[in-house]
Amino acid sequence: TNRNGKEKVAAEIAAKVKDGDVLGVGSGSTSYLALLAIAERVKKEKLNIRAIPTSLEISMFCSKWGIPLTTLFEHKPNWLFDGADEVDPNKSLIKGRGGAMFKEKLLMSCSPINYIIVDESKIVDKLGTNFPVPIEVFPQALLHVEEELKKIGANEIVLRPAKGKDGPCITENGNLILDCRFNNMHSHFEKDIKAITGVIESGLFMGYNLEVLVAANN
Ligand code: DER
Repeated sequence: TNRNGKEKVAAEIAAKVKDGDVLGVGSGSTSYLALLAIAERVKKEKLNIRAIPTSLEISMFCSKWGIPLTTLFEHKPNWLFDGADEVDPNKSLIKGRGGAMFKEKLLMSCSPINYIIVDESKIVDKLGTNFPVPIEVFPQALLHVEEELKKIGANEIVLRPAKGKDGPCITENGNLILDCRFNNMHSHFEKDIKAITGVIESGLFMGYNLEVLVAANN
C-alpha cells in the first residue's frame, strides 16, 4: 500500500515537469519512482528536458529511458527532487543511505527549488532516531577525522562495509563513508562536521530551502 502512496507522490513530481526543464535527480528508490513517471511523460509528450544525475545508477536509468543527461558545466538545475532517510520538524534531513550525498547536496546547493519525497516512515521528531549520519571521508584522513568527530560528540563511528567486495564501501568519488551517531546535533551541526579537514561531505542537510512531499502509508 505505501507503494501506492509513493507512486502518487512520484506522479505529483512528474506533473511538475515543464518542457525545457533541467532537473536535478536525486538517488534512491523513491527518486527512482519519480524518474520512471517522468520518463513516461517525456516519451508520451515528447518533452525536451535534461537531467543532472547524482549517481551512476541514475545516469544509467536516464540513458535507458531516453532522458538526456547534462552536467553543471552546461546547466544549473531549474529544480530538483530527491529522497531522504529522515525529515525533522525543521525540515532538516538525514540523507546518504545510498552513498550519493556529495552530489545530492551539491545539486541541492545549485537548485532554486527542491522537493524531498518520502513516506511517513521517514518523518522523525529528532534527527538520528532511525539512521546514523553518513560522512564521506578522504581515505588518508580517516583516523584524523574519527578523532575530530569524537571531539564534537560522536559516540558511534562505523566504517561502512562494501557489499559484493571485501573491504570498505568506496563512494563514486573514491572516498570512504563513516556512519556516525552523535550525543547532540544542534542546529548548525552540519557546519561543525564540514569544518573537519578530510571530511568531503555529510548526509546532514540543515537550512536548505526545500518542500517535503509525504506519501501516506495508507
Ligand atoms: O541516499 C539517499 O540520500 C537517498 O535519497 C535515500 O536517503 C532515500 O532513499 P529511499 O528513497 O530509497 O528511501
